[in-house]
Amino acid sequence: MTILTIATTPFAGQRPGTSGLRKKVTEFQQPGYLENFVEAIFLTLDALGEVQGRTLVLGGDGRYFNRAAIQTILRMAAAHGVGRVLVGRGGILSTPAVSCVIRKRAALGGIVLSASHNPGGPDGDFGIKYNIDNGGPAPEKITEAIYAHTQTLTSYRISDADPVDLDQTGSIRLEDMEVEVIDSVSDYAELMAGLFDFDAIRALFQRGFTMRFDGMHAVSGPYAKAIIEGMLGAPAGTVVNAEPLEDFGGHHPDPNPVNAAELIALMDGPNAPDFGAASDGDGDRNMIVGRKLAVSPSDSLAIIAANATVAPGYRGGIKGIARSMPTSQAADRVAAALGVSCFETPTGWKYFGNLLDAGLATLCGEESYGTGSMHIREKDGVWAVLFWLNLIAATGKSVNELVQDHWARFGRNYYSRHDYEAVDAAAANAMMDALRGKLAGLAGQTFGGFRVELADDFTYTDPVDQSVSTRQGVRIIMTDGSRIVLRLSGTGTEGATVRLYLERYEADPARHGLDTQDALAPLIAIAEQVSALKQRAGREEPSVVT
Ligand code: G16
Repeated sequence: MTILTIATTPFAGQRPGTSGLRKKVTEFQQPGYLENFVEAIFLTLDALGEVQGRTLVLGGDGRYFNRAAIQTILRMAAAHGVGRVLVGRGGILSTPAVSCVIRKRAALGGIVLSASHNPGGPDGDFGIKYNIDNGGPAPEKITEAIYAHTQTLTSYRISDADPVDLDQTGSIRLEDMEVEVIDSVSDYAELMAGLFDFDAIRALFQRGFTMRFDGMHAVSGPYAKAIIEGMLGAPAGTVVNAEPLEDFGGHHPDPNPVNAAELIALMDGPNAPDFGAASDGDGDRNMIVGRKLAVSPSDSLAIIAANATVAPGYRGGIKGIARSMPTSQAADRVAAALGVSCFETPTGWKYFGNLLDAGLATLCGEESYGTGSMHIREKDGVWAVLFWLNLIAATGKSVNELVQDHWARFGRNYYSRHDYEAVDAAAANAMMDALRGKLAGLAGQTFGGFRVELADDFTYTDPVDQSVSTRQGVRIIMTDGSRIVLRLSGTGTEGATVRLYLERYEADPARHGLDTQDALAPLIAIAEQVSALKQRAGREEPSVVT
């Protein structure tokens, strides 16, 4: 076996986005493309003096190119003096499982291969990101250092060793490095068993409680099967589409009412089980569904926070809640009632890391179907589903009852996100620039029944390290707390995706049964009036409404 130094030249556009580098598979398949990015990760870690002899975790969501990428990364890790790599069997590790294993095994960090909810297959997307020793996504200073290296490197180092057998657990040597193929599920399942009341959930299933978990042919399937069917005794067949496929069965593994239409149809129909749930490509997102009711992710965070103490892992109460700026303010009301802090961060789970590490927040959530807690440093789809099962088991209430009760107590934050996907990037940027130009004049203006209290481009100052992140989304906040937020997605791979977020608070229980889009119609009209989004994007309607 020989360590080779291969000459290379930089590729443009290797700056990590909201969650790592996400590109078309075909872009990753260019000779040297993946290798350059991985070399940049190792150069960044080398500069911190961190790599030699240390342990890394490696795994992905099983999408097309996962296995090939793992073999390349292993050979590069060996060439850079890594001591040991823990890799999930078959190359499979969900994003939350990577975070769990990094923390449990005190690893230096981990490399996650996933483009999350983006479609897979030879014509789909692929992605790679680096997580640090707390188990969470690398903060901006590290992702920017990685990017800087991608723009200057001239060679990469790689071993010419044969591919490693990823399908058997156990240890293998690759050059001087140990490759330990680990069971993909067991560390994670053990963590879950310590957080939730598995006995109560088991008893719930024994009483005939019915559920469907849709794995969307993505990475959560094996975790949900092992835990929900295996450990909690739900009947076989509760978890469907459980086998991870390289192309997710041709579907878009994004657990929202549009992409999980089959689950929604079941939950709306006469044969609906008591509880429905789905998770995404890499297992960090979740959708919670009751009969004829898809729970909004913002409400799910608020409900989990309001009821946190039902779960053994949170018996002592929560220290704080953190939500991304576009996420609804439902959680803020719970935080106020509990007398704990509520933090508002930019979009991107990485922004929660410091708050969790400092013990300032216990629960975190985002409108993009992400919920999680201090147990790891990623959002966690199966965790959220287990929390809801624990809540249902502890209260004996249905999903619908729990949601209605919550609105009755705290009021309802009507909430929706309109996505305009694959918009011409120049047109999208021009729209945002024009909007920013108008912000100063908006405060004090009245639109129908709404008066603008504040209009700005969100800036976040991290309360722990004082780092500042600017231009994190335009927000137009009304005097009654209603909000319009516009930003460009940092995870798309085609043109630009414009996201329009809408929120309106309703205290009166008699008005909690409105159709969400109807309730938000006045704000949708104001958003168009102010941004001319449809006209600038050249679209009649959003591509996706959730
Ligand atoms: C990623 C990030 C999330 C973010 C989401 C959407 O999720 O981890 O923090 O909310 O993207 O980001 P954007 O609005 O920029 O597209 P995932 O599940 O794709 O890793």
